[in-house]
Amino acid sequence: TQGKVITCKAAVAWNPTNLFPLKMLKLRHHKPGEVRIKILYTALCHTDAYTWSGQDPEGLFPCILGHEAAGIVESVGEGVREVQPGDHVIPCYQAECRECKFCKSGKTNLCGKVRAATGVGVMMTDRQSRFSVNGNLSSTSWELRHLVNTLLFMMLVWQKLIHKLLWTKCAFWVVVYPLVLSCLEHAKVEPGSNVAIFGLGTVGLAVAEGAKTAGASRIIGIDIDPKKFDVAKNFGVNEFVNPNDHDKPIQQVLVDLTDGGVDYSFECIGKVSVMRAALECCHKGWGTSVIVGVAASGQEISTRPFQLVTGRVWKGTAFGGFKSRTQVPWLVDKYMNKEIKVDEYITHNMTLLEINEAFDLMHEGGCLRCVLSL
Ligand code: NAD
Ligand code: AHE
Repeated sequence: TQGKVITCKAAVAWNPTNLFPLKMLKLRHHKPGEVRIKILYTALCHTDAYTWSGQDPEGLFPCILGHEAAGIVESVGEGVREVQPGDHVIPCYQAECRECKFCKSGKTNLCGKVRAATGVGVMMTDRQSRFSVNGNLSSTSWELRHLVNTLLFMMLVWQKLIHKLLWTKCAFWVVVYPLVLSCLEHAKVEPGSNVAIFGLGTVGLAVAEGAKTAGASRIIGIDIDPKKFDVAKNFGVNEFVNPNDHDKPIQQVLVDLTDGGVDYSFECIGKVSVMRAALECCHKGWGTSVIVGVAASGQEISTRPFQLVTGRVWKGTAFGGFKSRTQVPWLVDKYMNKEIKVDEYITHNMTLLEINEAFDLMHEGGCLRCVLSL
């Protein structure tokens, strides 16, 4: 089928209220440097929900959501050398071209090559979509947008977004959030540190797992949902604070609990008020706070500049600070050697047909990761 338009099925978010599980689409042939993947499994993430909600300034409709998946290469465009049909791959939303200023800097995992296309939901190679919702082959009908250049509820990606797996089992370990575990590499948590984690969803739990691996002694989980505390114990959280149990601001509660503040804090929710609290619960002189949560459109963070003048550091991370092509294979090895948890984050398995129910589950809070089979 290389070079041909094919018909495929995908879940299409038509607008913030309608998501059609199995819409028939036409998929245009790939351009040079692109790869077509048959997606087998995709996990749902709050970022998908955020974009579907219409709140994401970069979310355009109609679109194909999804950005955590595993699949098999079906065909490749001209010039693709790294993968071939039949390879089992994990596409990642953070590219690594190894050619741009960002990639060469050695200072960041962000890649400058695809971001502009990512922000408007088209392919990097020609700034166009490859999907048509109505099957009309005229050029103007190729209009479905992609989320973060991956669109994993069906698939076509640029080759530098792909990681060839070193193993043959196409399991749904997906791009679940051991990635965020690497925040710890980013924040450089030292043994014996105090760490506060705001939000004990999948992302917060991955950070907890990383904090434990780094040898942190106190790992304080903060969540307004007490149901999260039991499961968090399995990921290394050893103290729990529910802000609703206190009259004082949560930052003050934590400062009091830790003799002046924590060494590291992570905001894993996406709320700007919590981001402020996460910074302000850090110890004077050295405390570092890392923003991981994605805040809603138009939101801004604030604090007294004095918080920074007196030595606290405020930073953020995308994709856990990981260089995708270089470091994801290392993560896969760690998983295969049973050194990191992945299966434990998957609480539900459903099919693409049940995608609306899966989103409901996620919003109810009883689900860490739901993996959809396609
Ligand atoms: P989640 O909704 O499963 O978890 C959030 C947790 O925060 C829940 O347990 C909830 O009860 C708790 N919470 C909500 N409000 C709170 C408050 N005021 N105080 C304390 N706890 C509160 O979400 P998730 O899947 O773990 O994702 C978390 C965030 O990380 C999302 O914003 C997501 O978009 C973002 N994210 C960022 C990256 C990145 O690379 N930066 C990657 C993946 C996800
Ligand atoms: N489009 C959003 C920003 C979304 C965002 O921050 N995304 C995270 C990944 S979340 C994955 O679940 C990210 O890594 N961003 C870095 C990047 O380059 O996009 C908005 O608010 O505009």
